[in-house]
Amino acid sequence: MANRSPAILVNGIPMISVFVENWENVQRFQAREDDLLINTYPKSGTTWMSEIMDLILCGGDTEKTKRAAIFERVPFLEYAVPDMPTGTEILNGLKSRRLIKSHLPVQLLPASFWEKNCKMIYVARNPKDVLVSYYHFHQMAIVHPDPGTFEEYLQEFINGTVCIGSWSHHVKGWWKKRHQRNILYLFYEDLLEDPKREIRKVIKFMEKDLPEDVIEKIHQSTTFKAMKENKMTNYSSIPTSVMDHTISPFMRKGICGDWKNQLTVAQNELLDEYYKKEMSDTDLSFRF
Ligand code: A3P
Ligand code: EST
Repeated sequence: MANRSPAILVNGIPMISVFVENWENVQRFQAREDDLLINTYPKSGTTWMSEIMDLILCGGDTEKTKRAAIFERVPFLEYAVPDMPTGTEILNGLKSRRLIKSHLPVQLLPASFWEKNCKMIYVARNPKDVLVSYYHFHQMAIVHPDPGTFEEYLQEFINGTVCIGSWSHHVKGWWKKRHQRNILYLFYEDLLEDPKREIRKVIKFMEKDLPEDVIEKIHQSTTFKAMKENKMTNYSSIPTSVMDHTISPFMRKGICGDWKNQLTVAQNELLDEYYKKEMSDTDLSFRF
């Protein structure tokens, strides 16, 4: 597998280079009416929301959600690495109801998701914690370009040249769509603050009705600690040569404000400036 290759632009958006091979099939992908999409900018709580949604579909039955790893239960639409079935191939072979993960910015989502009016959940996270989490993820998962030093990576993040492009364009692009009935826009920080409140929102959005003890069970099974220890959610089954958890575990810290341990005063000021500039034309705001 091609490792550490620079990102390749697709319609102006930098993508993991090996993923680009399958781009035509991604664009032509046929969504189904009852598909559920989980979309995020990377490192914003994708895996967490995926596990919550699968547990909701399984009525809180953790035996059922242990049937396979999270990346098999919730296939990654744009995923494509040599000699492995692609995300679109896996999804085409899956019977309904499908849960689908994607990081695509709103303008690149395959048209069929809009045509079929699929339900979509978007999770957003503050850019400082995303940046720190994404940097560690680049170091441990060699499918990504070499991130360089943290200082270099921070510049690329601000320039919007990291994989999936600009954080602010991504969160603002999806925010503009949030009034559509089929879109639920959530925040990582809200999930941390009151997981059960947010889980209830997801249940309602999915038009399910689950008793209190099941909601409690879903909550207990999706705490950071539970998901870090769960082989089906912690990505530990991926070969070390592809994802090296000794460099940085996939389930790394799971908190809000870890950026305070990473950013220098000067770097923090750069990000404050970036945030102020990028968010001056929106009513969307984040908690840090
Ligand atoms: P950190 O690197 O800050 O710890 P994604 O799934 O979108 O790639 O996001 C990964 C981030 O979400 C990581 O952040 C990871 O630790 C965190 N995360 C995953 N599951 C979580 C959970 N149950 N509770 C809180 N954070 C979680
Ligand atoms: C890429 C980006 C992202 O935000 C999340 C993930 C999770 C699954 C990862 C994938 C990725 C990159 C490619 C892999 C994959 C698991 C195996 C595969 O090789 C590392």
